[in-house]
Amino acid sequence: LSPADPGSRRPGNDHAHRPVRHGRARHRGGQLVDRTSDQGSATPAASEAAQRPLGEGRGDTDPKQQQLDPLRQDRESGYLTTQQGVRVDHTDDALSVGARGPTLLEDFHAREKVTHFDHERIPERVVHARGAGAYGYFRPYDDSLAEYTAAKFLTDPGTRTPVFVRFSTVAGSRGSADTVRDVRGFATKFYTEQGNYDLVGNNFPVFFIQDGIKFPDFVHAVKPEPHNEIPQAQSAHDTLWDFVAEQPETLHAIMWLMSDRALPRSYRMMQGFGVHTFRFVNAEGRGTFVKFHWKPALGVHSLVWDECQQVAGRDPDYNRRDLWDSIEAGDFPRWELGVQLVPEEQEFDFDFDLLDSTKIIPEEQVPVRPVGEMVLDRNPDNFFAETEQVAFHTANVVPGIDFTNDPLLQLRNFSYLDTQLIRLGGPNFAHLPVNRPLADVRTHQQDGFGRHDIPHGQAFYTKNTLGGGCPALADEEVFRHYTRREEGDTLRIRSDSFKEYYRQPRMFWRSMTPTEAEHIVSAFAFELGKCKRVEIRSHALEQLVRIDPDMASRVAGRLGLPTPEAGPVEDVPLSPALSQVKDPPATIATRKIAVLAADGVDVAGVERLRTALRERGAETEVLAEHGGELRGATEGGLTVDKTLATMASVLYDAVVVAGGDTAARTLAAAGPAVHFVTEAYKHFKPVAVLGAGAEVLRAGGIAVPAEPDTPVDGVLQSGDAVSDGFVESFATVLAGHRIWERDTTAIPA
Ligand code: HDE
Repeated sequence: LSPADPGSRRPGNDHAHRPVRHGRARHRGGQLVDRTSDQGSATPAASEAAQRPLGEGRGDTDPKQQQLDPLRQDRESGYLTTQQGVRVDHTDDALSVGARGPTLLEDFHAREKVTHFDHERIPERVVHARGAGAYGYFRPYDDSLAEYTAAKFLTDPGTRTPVFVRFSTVAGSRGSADTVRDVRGFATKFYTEQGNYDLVGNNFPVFFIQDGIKFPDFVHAVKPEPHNEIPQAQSAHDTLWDFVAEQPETLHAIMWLMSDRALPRSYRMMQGFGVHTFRFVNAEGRGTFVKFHWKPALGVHSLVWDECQQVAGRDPDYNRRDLWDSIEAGDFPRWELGVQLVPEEQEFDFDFDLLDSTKIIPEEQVPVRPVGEMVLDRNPDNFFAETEQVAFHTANVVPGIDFTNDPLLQLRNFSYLDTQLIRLGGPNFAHLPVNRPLADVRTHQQDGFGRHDIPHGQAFYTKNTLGGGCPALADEEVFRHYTRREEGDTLRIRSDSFKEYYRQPRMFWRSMTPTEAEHIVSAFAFELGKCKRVEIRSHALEQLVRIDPDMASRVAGRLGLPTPEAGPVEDVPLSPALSQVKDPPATIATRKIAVLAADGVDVAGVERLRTALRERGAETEVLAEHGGELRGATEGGLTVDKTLATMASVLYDAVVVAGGDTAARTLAAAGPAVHFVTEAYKHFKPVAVLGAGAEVLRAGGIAVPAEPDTPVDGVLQSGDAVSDGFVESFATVLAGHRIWERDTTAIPA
């Protein structure tokens, strides 16, 4: 690669060259410099990820990536030019009359540069403004769904369909923090051979309202209040709870919002749901109701609320960074797609309406049938071009998938197209690279801002003879709207079948483990406690008591308010599948463990533990008060990954204190290290100490377990050496994510 010959970097070559950022020569101060010695280059992890063999995450063999490759442009080579390709030799001073004179309009480079800058911003999404995206693929396990749907991408195990997924928070603006209490968007664009299919879902299976006409009301209530634009990305304020208290259809989704589901540890560790009841249509035109589920391979895990609030300051990009880093490291996130199928004849067999998006079909009633797997294996090259410009639309369906009369879905089918027109500036957003289908596109649409293709031909209408009647109307593999019979009066009313609001929230509450239930009570107490008007708290309690009097009285107790009178409360069946902690998978893959160390550290112990954890897929980072190298207790040294000042326990899943007498003494005497450990303890995280490291536990007032290698309340001490038994016990505790039964009240942190 010679920068003297930038033309050699043809578009399309760039992808192949991405890995070698380190060795790439580039200009600096008019001279060529070799980037091998340039500290500012890509991380080694990025390069490793980039050098993975084809087909294993590089995406080069993926048809969507092949479509994008020629459009990718390298900005880290070649010469600076104007938009017209004219080379520029000076971009630091505008053209002026004399050295101190006025700037000249004649300086087209300066004007172009500033004008383009002035127009960099586009409207952020009105909801789901903050997000993170990635590419990957989906593959069905077998053809067993062919009985229900004609959608090839769901039924042909030989077809690997490229996808782009965007995760998001809902209420906050683009620059808000990731770890707020909120629903997460989980939107998937499948670039199928039969056209793009978008499954625009959330990480909750229910929504806050039943009819799309209420969406502006709901969003206005939860967004920052209009008079002062406060608070940002928070639901804990008067307008939301005023709305909730008046609109009981919100309550089921509110229960999810108050639960740990609203605080995901990672986008990779949350479920996704299509929410609505959709319709599969098979080759014979027969319909079946379907609900979609995404289940993460790593299990469903959450943060605790106190942690979330701290992470929002320590690392506002926490969830974004986690997704990006794991993909760069080759730890590709995976989800299993599942479906709940309901034959049309059974539409009225439920005690709720299938068209009501505030209800779930309990998994105990209709099991989730596994269908296929999605893997995300490639980060975007450019956030704006891909993650920001991706345009999802619930009406982007392919043959085999159709809608139902869910009144929420019906208005979504209007809204998503409409919103892109303002957000992406006109009707040609489907030409943007990330939005382009892989399927052949031929329409008679013409003109509009920002057309990217060059339609060729004379006859842009149907029917024509001039164009030979083309594009022709197909009669195979076409989308035909499902034929159904509809009749009735025009009415502006809510169906009576939608009007029961409390049974499913009660089922949710009663299906929680005691810890999950306690978190819900605390969340209500926090949110309502933040409301300024006491009457709003009382109104909300009047709704909570109808869900469950015990829950309401616990919340009321925290608020110091009387529990409202409870009417009769009907019993409901439980749904154990709703608890997220009951069956965590036994993996510790990609969990992050902080190892606190200091000079005089027992290097061998740390190395042994790190190797054992790495073999199980977990990551460790050595933290110390100072950067650089730590002196070993006897010999050797240990490289510090991060300093304590730049990190915090809330950014890790567990903490280990290294052994070595001197190191342990230093750490035990240091406020930040003791705080780090007690804080992790307070957040119910696994804490392990190697040998003398137990000193730090004592300094923090945490009981040291009597027996080595035997965890007590998720605290574990090694013997003189790090044994297999120790590693095994630590991994088991870590797989459980948090130790909820731990009593943390006595520990200050
Ligand atoms: Fe959305 N929603 N929504 N929504 N939604 C948008 O579309 C809307 C709803 C969801 O990563 C907007 O392109 C209405 C339910 C996700 O780009 C907008 C109604 C569910 C995303 C819009 C709903 C969702 C959006 C804003 C009620 C879960 C982010 C920007 C009728 C199943 C997609 C945009 C992305 C985005 C409207 C209800 C999920 C304004 C009118 C229910 C994941 O069109």
